[in-house]
Amino acid sequence: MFDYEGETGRRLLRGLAFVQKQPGEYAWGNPMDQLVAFVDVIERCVVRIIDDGPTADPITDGNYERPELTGPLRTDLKPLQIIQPEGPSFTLDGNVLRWQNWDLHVGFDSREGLILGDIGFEDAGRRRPIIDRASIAEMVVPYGDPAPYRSWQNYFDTGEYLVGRDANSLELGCDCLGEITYLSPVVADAFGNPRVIDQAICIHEEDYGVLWKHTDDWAQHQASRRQRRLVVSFFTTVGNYDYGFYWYFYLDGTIQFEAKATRIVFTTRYPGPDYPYASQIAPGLAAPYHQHLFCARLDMAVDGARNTVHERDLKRLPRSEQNPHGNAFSRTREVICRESQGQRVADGTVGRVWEIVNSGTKNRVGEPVAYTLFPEGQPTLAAAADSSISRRAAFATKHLWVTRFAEGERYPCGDFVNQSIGTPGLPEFVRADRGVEDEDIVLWHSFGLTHFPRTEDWPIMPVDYTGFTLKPTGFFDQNPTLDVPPSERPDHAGEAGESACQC
Ligand SMILES: [Cu+2]
Repeated sequence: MFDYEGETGRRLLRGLAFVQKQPGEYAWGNPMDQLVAFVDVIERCVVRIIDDGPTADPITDGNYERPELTGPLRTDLKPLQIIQPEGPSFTLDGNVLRWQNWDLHVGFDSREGLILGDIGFEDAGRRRPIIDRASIAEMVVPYGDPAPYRSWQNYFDTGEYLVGRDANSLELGCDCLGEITYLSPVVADAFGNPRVIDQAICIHEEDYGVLWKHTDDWAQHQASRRQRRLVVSFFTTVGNYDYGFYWYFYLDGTIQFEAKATRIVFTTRYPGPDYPYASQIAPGLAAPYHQHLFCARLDMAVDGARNTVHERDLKRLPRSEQNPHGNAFSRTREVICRESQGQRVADGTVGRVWEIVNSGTKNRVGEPVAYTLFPEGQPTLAAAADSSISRRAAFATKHLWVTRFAEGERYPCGDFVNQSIGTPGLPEFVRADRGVEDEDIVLWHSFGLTHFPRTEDWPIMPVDYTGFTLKPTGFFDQNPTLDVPPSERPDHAGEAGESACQC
């Protein structure tokens, strides 16, 4: 379809072959690999077949719940229960969720899945906006194996496959533990009809360890408070992939997004030792190297619509008259004024972060209020700069794009990702090079995983994590959690009448 002779203008699907020995079995342990059928979905016929000869017998059993693979199940995992006898601390009024000074609107559509809107925080009786709209607007999985059977493999799970439409119905006790509130969104099916996905959105709160703690030797006093977070999430399945999309809101004003990636990895036959594009994950079975690259669209509103992005780096300083011992270090600030300047890559060696600043509002030390985006800084798109996938997934070539808000600019790869050759989307949005200083701005943050699969990822991969964090930075005048009360210490002695301690 892209960069392949004779495919321009056609709508082609490629069928890969696996052996399923019996109905109900997982076929991923038995890829045929050398047999690919090209189907023209307009002509409704097979237009080409790659058949490089018969492959050997099935390789390995991937049926991970079979007793032959699991062995005897563990019997020493004691029950772990999460109980909130008075219910959760949040309220849900229609789609408006309120919890511990936070309020936000929970939305959902068939393309992006969760869409959070009007995120604000009540600070000393004043509601302060932070984000107008937050979503994960794209997700792509490009594969790094140049073999003719797979060189074309790159799946836009959001723009092409619609992660929201494929959301799972969640089960209490299995997918979610504790005091759970579910929402059942309505999405459009492939024919435009409404379809309810039962229990697709999971809302709950979690203990998150220590919030702050200090033991003061001079004051002879110790104090400790516990952190909690509000969790809004859903899970989706796209082919062999399963992803959790988790948004977290913390007591101290932190917002975090975390994608949980789990699945059966895409398998091939292992071509042999020293094959540089895949790992051998079981005898004779390989999983090509690949990436999972997400793009968050964050329509920011830190204390109002007009914001500016500042890039902050650690600055190392040579020894000098002012720095005679060489211990000094400082920080740089680069103000992003135009869209052409707003395409940035992370740099862990200098702790690069991006502050979203409202220069019109000052905190009590006279600095403009801000939220800071902390990137993970994992690899950007690995494919060659002049490849088809680099054009189509241009968002993933940078960790950050900053644009002026425009109503129609919703998706980093354009509105229509299927058949796109790569011109729409972010490269087109920034062409006018609009000013982004003290404007209504949108941050497009790319992040994700680069997978070199392990034997431990077979036959089903334990969850891997990727995401980003937004932290208040001079947004509050002081630690906003001083009013969090001490927790009650449970009385393990169990003596009746003994009062609970505080810690
Ligand atoms: Cu992966």
